[in-house]
Amino acid sequence: LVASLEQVEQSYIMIKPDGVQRGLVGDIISRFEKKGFKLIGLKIFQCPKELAEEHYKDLQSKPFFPKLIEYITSGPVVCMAWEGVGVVASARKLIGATNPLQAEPGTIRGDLAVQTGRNVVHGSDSPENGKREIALWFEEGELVPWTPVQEPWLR
Ligand code: RTP
Repeated sequence: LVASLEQVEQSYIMIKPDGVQRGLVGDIISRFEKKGFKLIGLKIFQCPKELAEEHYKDLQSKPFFPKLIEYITSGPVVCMAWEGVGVVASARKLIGATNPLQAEPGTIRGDLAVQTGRNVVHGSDSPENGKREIALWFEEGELVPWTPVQEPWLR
């Protein structure tokens, strides 16, 4: 009942090229699934340069921006839209700190990565950005906002 009063949000989660190349896709998806979030969008996708630049436009002035764009477009990514109560902040916790050496064990980056520039996964930093990024990476028809049939723990 308490949870039903809380806001259902959406987060854009993306497995970066290193996560795909290293065979971590199943492990990463599994963590969000087991936590209790609902997968409403999923695809493997070769990101064009323009889309990477749009996604990371707030970081345009950073010295690492060109390398970041090169990294994100270096191979296919796995694009995901996840839905649930508090999914944005919770996903950031599951993902761990930006620098994997500072990420706690048990988090995706804490368990699976060592370099900031190779930190395997992206997660939206606010519900507003979750919506914006899902609209940026998915066509409308690619999202499936399904309703659980018998499982009362997923909403
Ligand atoms: P993300 O957007 O990928 O979820 O990462 P984040 O919020 O944890 O980190 P943010 O500061 O938004 O940076 C975006 C991504 O840029 C790369 N980065 N490289 N000093 C560096 O070389 C550096 N700093 C950031 C990382 O891939 C980071 O995830």
